[in-house]
Amino acid sequence: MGIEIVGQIEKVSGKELSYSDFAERYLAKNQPVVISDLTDDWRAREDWVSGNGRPNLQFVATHFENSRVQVADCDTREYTDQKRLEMSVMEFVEQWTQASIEDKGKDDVLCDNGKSVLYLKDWHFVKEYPDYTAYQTPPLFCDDWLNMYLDNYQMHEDRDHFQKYDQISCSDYRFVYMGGKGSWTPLHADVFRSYSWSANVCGKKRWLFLPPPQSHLVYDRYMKNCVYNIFEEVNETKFPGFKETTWFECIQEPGEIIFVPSGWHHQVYNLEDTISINHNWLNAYNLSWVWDLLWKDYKDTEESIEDIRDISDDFEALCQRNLAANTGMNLNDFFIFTSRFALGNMVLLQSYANKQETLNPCSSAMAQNLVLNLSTIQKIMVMMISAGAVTAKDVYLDLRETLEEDPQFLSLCRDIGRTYAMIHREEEDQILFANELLLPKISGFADQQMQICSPKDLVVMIDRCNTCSSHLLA
Ligand SMILES: O=C(O)CCC(=O)C(=O)O
Ligand SMILES: [Fe+2]
Repeated sequence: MGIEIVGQIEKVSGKELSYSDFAERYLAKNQPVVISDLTDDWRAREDWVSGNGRPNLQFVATHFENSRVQVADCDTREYTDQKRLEMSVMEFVEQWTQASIEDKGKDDVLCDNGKSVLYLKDWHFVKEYPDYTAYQTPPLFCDDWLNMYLDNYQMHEDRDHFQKYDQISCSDYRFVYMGGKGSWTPLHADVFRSYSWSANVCGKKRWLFLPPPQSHLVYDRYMKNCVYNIFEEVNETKFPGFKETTWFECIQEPGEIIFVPSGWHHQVYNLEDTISINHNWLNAYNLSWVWDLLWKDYKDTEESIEDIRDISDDFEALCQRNLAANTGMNLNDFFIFTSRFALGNMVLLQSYANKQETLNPCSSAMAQNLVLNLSTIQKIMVMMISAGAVTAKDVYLDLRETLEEDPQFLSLCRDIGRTYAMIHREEEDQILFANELLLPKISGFADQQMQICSPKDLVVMIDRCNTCSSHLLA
């Protein structure tokens, strides 16, 4: 018996969708949507696509031949994912071209010679070719705390332990995917329960979506193992809930972008030879999803090594290390990330408020966005406090050092300011500072101690910042 499909994903034109509509209808409601008309002017759609609409493999091979990439063997499962191989782009293109020749006219997934279907995944293309502008991220997807942060900082402070992990997968969350007809991605929900958007440069994809209230139905009774392929015979004893699941479907055409909300499990097929670009991102609308996942994974990690608690020198540190290795960040990483991001928002808000004082003191869309960010972070900090996560023991953020001596922080502030000015179409010079000093901007509300040592410190600081700027944001 096959799966039950109960609906199709809505499609809208990007020309008729304002940022506030998108935020209200899809980000805030966590609903998927397919958006057309946003990729027409992308260089990738010109350079990477032949006249007949198929991938221009010649171009890809000649321009990016030596890049080392991760390639999934779609026919071989390894643990919870497909087996990965590493090769150069040139090798990948050669194998793909060869498979297409041998496969001509056939419909099945395996080629004549029994070779597997290969799928190039998670290529950090933007990081590798920063000067080749393959595309512009549409403003709808630019409120992206994750990539803004990773453009300036590493996720893990503890570089020694995570160096290998960082290099492979943590540099950013902007990817290129390329695969022949029949290549596919097994059922999963995205990293950190972030949002993703995925644009077809060429080719077509079929997406199957499961709404989050049904997520538990694709896990075993221990909530550990997830169904791998929804079109294979699923073991009813192991996954008794699976037969209750109901799915949404979508055929994504060339040039269209799909928005994948937080926590929606999905399985994806390339119906033709396809190149796609996708980003994972998070912001005020889905930060609580990230926190919920991190906390759940932390508790699971703790439980899984409970038996060595008594013989371990620093059990807490071990939990955090395992959490970072398995989930991609740990509680400390998350706290430092949200603290720096909040501090950046406070600096910008004050800077903006000062400049607006003589002009129009009423709130703008950009100022409202900064305020929303801060109140969301504050709520998450309150949850961290009640969970007892990240206890006060070290200095997590020294404000003087960050504001006066950290060029990365200044750069993060600029990126945040530039991004919101662009999304809300406001003047950049209202918020950007050429040589302005950052420290005086927080003097009205920073604690004397000038340090953030716990989530509570951040809650208090955001409160004071709100008081300082409330008269300007009435
Ligand atoms: O295109 C694919 O094969 C998978 C993409 C995906 O899972 C995503 O964008 O979240
Ligand atoms: Fe995904």
